[in-house]
Amino acid sequence: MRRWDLFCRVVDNFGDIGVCWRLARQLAEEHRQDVRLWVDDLTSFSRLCPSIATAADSQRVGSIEIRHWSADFPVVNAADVVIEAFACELPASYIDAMARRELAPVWINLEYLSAEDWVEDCHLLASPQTNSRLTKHFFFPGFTPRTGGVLRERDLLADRAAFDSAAEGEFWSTLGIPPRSADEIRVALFCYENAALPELLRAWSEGPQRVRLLVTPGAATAQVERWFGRVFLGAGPLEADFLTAHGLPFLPQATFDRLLWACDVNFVRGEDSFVRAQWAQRPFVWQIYPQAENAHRVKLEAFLACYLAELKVPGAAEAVRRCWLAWNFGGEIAAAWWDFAENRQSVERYAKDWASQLDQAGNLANNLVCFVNGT
Ligand code: TRH
Repeated sequence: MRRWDLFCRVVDNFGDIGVCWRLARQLAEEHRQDVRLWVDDLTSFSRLCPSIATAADSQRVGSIEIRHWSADFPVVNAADVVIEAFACELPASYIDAMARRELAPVWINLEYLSAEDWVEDCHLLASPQTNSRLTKHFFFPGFTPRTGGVLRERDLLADRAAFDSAAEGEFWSTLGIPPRSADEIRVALFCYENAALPELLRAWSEGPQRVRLLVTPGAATAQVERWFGRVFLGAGPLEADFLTAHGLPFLPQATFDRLLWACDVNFVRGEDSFVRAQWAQRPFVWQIYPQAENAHRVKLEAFLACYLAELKVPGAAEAVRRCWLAWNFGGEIAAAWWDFAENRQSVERYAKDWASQLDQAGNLANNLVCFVNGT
């Protein structure tokens, strides 16, 4: 068993801690590693994991030690393996502690997920540090076997397969959402402020198909409430003709995963929910984290090319592409949506093949452990 220090800075939103928390759990629970997780923002963390005490400097959740990463960094021994998540910059005193170790730690910078070609070339590149005998390695998650893969819990696919209609019914009832009716399509909405959303809400309200929308807190809720001109009150939905919208509370991470399993179509964003939507094996629409000068467009196009390469049903790949582009960069979202919805069954069948392909890249936690073990 090795000791791991995992460092996470919450830049904004929940993706950084979302990924780090899943990784920490998999290393501890599935690989029996001794994990200490340093997080600078325990309040954000507590939303994903409600048992986190936000004022505690040090606490345990299961076998994982959680430390509040404050400006005043304590004197600690460096671990055998150090993960610097998303180039979060380790404290200088901790780097000194790493350099003082007899055996230099394995130092890994865990990067953001991307389907761009260059990722395969940069994955596992070594960066020797000047004035020290430490070397940092770049570890790139990705979608092909020559990358680090994506996170997947050992039992995830089995749990997903076991989530049948009875389990789904129970899930909805726990959330206080009515059971499915035959004529509706159930859609989860997790997005950033999105210029296409008002138009999409209008299209949904006009039918012809009933849409039951599950709206996550934050930007999605704010925009939906603005469109209705009313706020969500308790479990009561907002309704406009063919559209019924329910405001959800922030769900613990495992419950959020199940929301994606239970909906027919998932609107997701960022990095972690984007991956979970793929494991959910449902049609999904991704809103990529926006960057300056539309730099994110290249990243989105790279993923679309990779994801849609084997979707051969006539019209289906084009429908996905059109809907995603309209959702991210503007365009005829209403027409694009109904085209997407029409191709839903084909995309859903393909989602299963895609998940198997994704699995071939291996899972990120396994790949990290193999790298550290030199196997
Ligand atoms: O919150 P995000 O927008 O995070 C983003 C991205 O990671 C982006 O790449 C990064 O640069 C930026 O943050 C700083 O979206 P993401 O990645 O999907 O993370 C959301 C996490 O929140 C994910 O782990 C799922 C979790 N979640 C819940 O657990 N419950 C909920 O109810 C909701 C809505 C989300």
